[in-house]
Amino acid sequence: MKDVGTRLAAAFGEPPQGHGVPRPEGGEAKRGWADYREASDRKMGSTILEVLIVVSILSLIITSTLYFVITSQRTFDVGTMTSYLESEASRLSDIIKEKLTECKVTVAPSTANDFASFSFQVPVLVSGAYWDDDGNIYWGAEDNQNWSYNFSFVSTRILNETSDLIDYNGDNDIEDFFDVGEIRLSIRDADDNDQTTVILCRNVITVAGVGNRFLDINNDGQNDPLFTMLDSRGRQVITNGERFRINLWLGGLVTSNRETVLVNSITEVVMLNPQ
Ligand SMILES: [Ca+2]
Ligand SMILES: [Ca+2]
Repeated sequence: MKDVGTRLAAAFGEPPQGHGVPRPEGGEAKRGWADYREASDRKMGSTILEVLIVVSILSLIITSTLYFVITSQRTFDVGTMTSYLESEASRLSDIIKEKLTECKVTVAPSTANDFASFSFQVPVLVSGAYWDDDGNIYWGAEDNQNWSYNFSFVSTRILNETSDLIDYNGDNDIEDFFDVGEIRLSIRDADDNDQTTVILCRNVITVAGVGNRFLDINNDGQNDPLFTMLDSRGRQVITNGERFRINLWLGGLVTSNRETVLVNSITEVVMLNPQ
């Protein structure tokens, strides 16, 4: 009687050679394990390399992103400061233009006051009229005859490039000194005493009286006096002036990168009453 295996073989045929789990023997088994280890090591090596490449790319992306964010912030801060200073310069110029158009300069800006101060009067009403019977204008301020206005720069601190290690005026040295302060408008009575004073603008920069280059703020060889009166040929004068020039320098320090922003605004006013 045939056993069960013989009967199955007879029914379905012999199983194919090599079918099922191979059973390598002797040297063949050792070679297969070595190949496996070698392939495994190669795979691990390439995996570490891939991780390093990914980390490097991520670091590059993060660094680039941070640089972009910081640069954008600095650009924004500088732009904000510049806009602020320009609007301040524009506002002050408008105030001075309005006051000076019809005025009589009584104390002209000159070397005596470092071109940083001047006084003037405007026509005022006296008994309902701006002039007397002979056509002489009543001059004064705030409807008070013989009063006057005074614009002046008042220093509040000194900027010292050498001690601050900052090139405030961007001329590639750290050897300059500047006055930083405010422009004030005072109303003075007939005895020249201040009745009221208001601060019109801060962050004004001059080198009047200090510094290693008298009045030349940006070191371009041209002096930068704050206030000047000019004659018809554009020369600085203290009498017979026809125009008034305000050469305003405003400065601000952007704290995020210690960058200085300087804004220069020049305004000229034609005076209706030649001085
Ligand atoms: Ca400098
Ligand atoms: Ca200059």
